[in-house]
Amino acid sequence: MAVVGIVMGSKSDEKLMRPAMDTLEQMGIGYEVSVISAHRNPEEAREFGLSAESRGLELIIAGAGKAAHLPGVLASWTTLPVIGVPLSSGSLMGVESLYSMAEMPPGVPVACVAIDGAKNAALLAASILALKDKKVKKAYQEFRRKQSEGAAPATKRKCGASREKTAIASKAKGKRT
Ligand code: C2R
Repeated sequence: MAVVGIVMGSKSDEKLMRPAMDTLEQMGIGYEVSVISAHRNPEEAREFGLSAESRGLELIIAGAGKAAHLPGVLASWTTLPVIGVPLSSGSLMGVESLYSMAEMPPGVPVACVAIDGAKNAALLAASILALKDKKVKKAYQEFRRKQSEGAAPATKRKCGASREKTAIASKAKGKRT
C-alpha cells in the first residue's frame, strides 16, 4: 500500500526524482508517483492534496524545478508532511526552486532537502515513518549502519589528506604545525 505520494511537476523531472523511488523501495516503503503541476494543473493539485490522507498517504515528496510552487501548493491542501525537492532543471540550476521551497512564509511549512536531493527526501520520509512503523525503522537503521561501515575507511583517508594539506599550507606561511 502506498504511504508516500511522490509528485513531480513534469514528466521531465523523472530522472532526478528516481533516487527517491529507488530509496523508498530499498526501505520497503510503498509509494505512488504522480505528475502534477500546480501551475499547469491547479485543479489536480488541489484534488491530490485534499484526497491524499483519505487515500492512505502519510507523507508527500514533491519535486519541482524552476519556480517551484508545487510543494507549497500541495501543503496548502493537506496537513500531511510535505518534503520538497528542488530540482536543477532550470537555467538557475535549482537555486530558484530551493528558495521557492525553503522560503515558505510562516503557517504552511515545506521541509526542503538539497537541490536534486531526492535520495535524502526518501531517507527523511523513512525516518518520519519509522516513528510508528517498526519495519521501516529497522530498514532505515540498517541502511545507516551499513553506510557508516562503508564510509569509515574513506573518512580516515580524507582526514589524513586534509591534515597534510593544512601542514603544507602552514609551512608555506612560515607557521609551526
Ligand atoms: P517542463 O520540462 O515540463 O517544461 O517542466 C517542473 O518541475 C520542471 O522541472 C520544466 C520544469 O517546470 C517545473 N514545474 C514546476 C511546476 N510545474 C512545473 N515547478 C509547479 O507547479 O511548481
